[in-house]
Amino acid sequence: METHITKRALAAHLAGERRQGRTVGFVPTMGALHEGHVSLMRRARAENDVVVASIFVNPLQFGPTEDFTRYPRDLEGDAHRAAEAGVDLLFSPGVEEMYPAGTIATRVELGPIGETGEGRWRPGFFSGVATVCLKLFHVVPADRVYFGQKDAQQLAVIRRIVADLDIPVDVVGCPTVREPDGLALSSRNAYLDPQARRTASAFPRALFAARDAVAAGEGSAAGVRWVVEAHLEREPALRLQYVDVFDPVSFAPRERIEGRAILAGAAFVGGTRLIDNVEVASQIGSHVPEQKEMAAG
Ligand code: PAJ
Repeated sequence: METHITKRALAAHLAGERRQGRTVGFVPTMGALHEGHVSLMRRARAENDVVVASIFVNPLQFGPTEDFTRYPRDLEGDAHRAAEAGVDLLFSPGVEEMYPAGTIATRVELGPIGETGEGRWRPGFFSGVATVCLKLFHVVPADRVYFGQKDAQQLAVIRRIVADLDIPVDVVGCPTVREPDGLALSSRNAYLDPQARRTASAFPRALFAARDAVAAGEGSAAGVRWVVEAHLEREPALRLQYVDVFDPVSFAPRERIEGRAILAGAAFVGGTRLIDNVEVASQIGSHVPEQKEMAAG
């Protein structure tokens, strides 16, 4: 595996690969790599000649009171993990390399897709994500880019900017990798002490209970929210911030569940914010297969 820290060196290397007609798969990350990231890299490895991963903690997507400075960073461990997962080229630029002027005057502006769900609680977050991803897609011209369903709204936003801005890349959505007790793997899980870690698993359990309720006939978002809240009453150490039902493509909130929808939310355990989602499917509406889940291995 080769590591590049400049856009120019990476672009030069990739241009050579593409001249030889080799296909490129790209996995953007913020590092502190875990099995969720690794599953994306393995998938990219299986489907492309060349695999590129990036590690960049993007200041543009953090709010002023969020954890940009303390976000876990472990470049050495990450390089090891990425190489093992079959990554050929690792791009780990510094902030000055990605934002040489210190600030940025051009940003991707999103419509409602960036303002519902997570966007309501983290203003500017999806614009920051979309802007850095657009930059990265230019630096790494790829045939396929890989994103996790763990961040279902982010995946929907990426699909939308690729369609709206004619970015010539296929977006591949990959299943959420979970711990055996259901907790979705996340770099931020490193913030949880052992007791908080145990509490955290109540969140996915509540989402799974709601998913079961939908399969059993619950058809309203209010009913689903009630199931989640009732489940979490037993866990006073976990504070639910929101949970809602969303259209899987537009991420518009839905009051009725017909066919496929995403049940997504956020919860705090102490100061740590967890986000998670599951696909729910009612018998009413289309027969699209359920979103698959994967166990960490
Ligand atoms: P990060 O949180 O590092 O996640 C990088 C990719 O890994 C995302 O596509 C995310 O959905 C996926 N991922 C994270 N946890 C996962 C899990 N448990 N199972 C499957 N996939 C998982 O998402 C970002 O970084 C940033 O916003 C980024 C897109 C890199 C832009 O800065």
